[in-house]
Amino acid sequence: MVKNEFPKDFLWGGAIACSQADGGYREGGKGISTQDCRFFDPNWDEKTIYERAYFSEMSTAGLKKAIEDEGNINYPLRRGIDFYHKYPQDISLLKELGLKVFRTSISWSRIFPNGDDILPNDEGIKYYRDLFGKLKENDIKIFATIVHYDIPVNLVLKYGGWKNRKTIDFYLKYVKVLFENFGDIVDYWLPFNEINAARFGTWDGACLIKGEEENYDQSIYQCVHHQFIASAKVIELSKKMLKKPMIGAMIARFCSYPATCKPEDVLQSIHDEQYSNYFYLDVMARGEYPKYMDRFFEKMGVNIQFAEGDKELLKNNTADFVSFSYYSSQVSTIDQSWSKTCGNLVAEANLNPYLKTNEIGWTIDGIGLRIVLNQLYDRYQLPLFIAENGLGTFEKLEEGNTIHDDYRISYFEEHFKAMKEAITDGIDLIGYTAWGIIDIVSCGPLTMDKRYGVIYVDYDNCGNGTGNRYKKDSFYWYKKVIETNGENL
Ligand code: BGP
Repeated sequence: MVKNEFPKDFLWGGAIACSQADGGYREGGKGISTQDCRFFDPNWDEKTIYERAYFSEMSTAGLKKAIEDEGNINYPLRRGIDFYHKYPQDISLLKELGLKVFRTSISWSRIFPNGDDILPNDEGIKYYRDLFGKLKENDIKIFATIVHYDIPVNLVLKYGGWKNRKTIDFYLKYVKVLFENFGDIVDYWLPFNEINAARFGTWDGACLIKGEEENYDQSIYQCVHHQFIASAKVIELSKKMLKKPMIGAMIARFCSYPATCKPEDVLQSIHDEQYSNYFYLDVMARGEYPKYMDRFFEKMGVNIQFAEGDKELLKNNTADFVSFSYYSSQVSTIDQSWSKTCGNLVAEANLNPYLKTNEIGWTIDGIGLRIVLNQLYDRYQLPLFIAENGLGTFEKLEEGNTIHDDYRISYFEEHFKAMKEAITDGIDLIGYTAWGIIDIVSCGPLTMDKRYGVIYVDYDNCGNGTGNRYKKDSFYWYKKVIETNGENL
């Protein structure tokens, strides 16, 4: 009989990224990262904040100013939630929650402050040894992202960042240090967060300044190609250096249903899926550039430069598991007048009239998660890991120092039920890390007041506040789910 339950060893977890959580800017020998350079003006109104979240890219002047602005506090990703100092108490809370796995990223600029340094920074290595040691002491597995958008800014200034193949060598040198020091303690590795992000947020994904690019599309895809090569080289290295390598490929999953059964809409949906999602996973999980991309590249005037051996490298070093972020879904149509909303990384997404949206406008679609799990497993037949999912919304600390977040509980419940159903569909889903398990600075708007956590952090958009942590109602609810391994869902 088919069992409707989570596997015994299912990895219930939570996720953060170093640039959004750590703070500790320039402490312990850390260099400046590309994410440290993103400016936020506390006087911006909400409309400006959210417009910038989707459309603002780094400018040459903005970057120059950021580097000179050492002491300026209006760079929220320099302060995060002070996880750098507070991680012991945060891990105690995660232990109390019962987490089985914790996803965070490693800050490249903490290990190699300038990216091209000859020797790594010992203090940076020690920080991660302590942090990872603490997690292991508490029986929490580690899911480490090697680059979650932030790279040492020096690599951009001096070499052009991912546009330059040299960056792959610097990256490999960094990864070698990580494998040497943490190869036996980290359980799952992700070479890159959301490798398809470059197409949507160019500074985050590719560290490119739009205004400086002669052929913008060409530069984006050349950067992505270098990231593919870097990922394959990580896999190649892992086979030599790690006892049990588990290296994943990750995308931001943009699920897009045909808006109608009109053949044109169905075809549009196929094209949207290929262009935004499958291209990236096809390269990393199947090991080659899919033929369908030739038409997209031709239309954009893109001609990717392959070096000798690139094709073989990709073919021989495919991912051990497939991972993705999933927040909402959208629809595909050729109807230009279709109603719009927004979503993760996209300012304009075609709205699905059958779904509700959250306060920010992102649709809420639990069944979409089951659909995505089925699609990805059908296509790749590899274990799946949901690396990000959750509800970001505005919250104010309530009486009794808590948040009654029944909306988050119902979002989780809908998505967890969908996961359970997908497992019953036969999908090999190994883990789930709820995004921003503890409130962190949001990546798009750069604010604190868009919160995802089951733990509230008392900082406002300007970094004012006690920094105290408080458990929300969803903390107790999620704890119960983990304790019972989702039995009552
Ligand atoms: C993903 C990023 C995360 C995260 C999340 C939510 O694309 O990997 O870093 O922040 O989106 O986005 P936001 O923080 O803008 O709400």
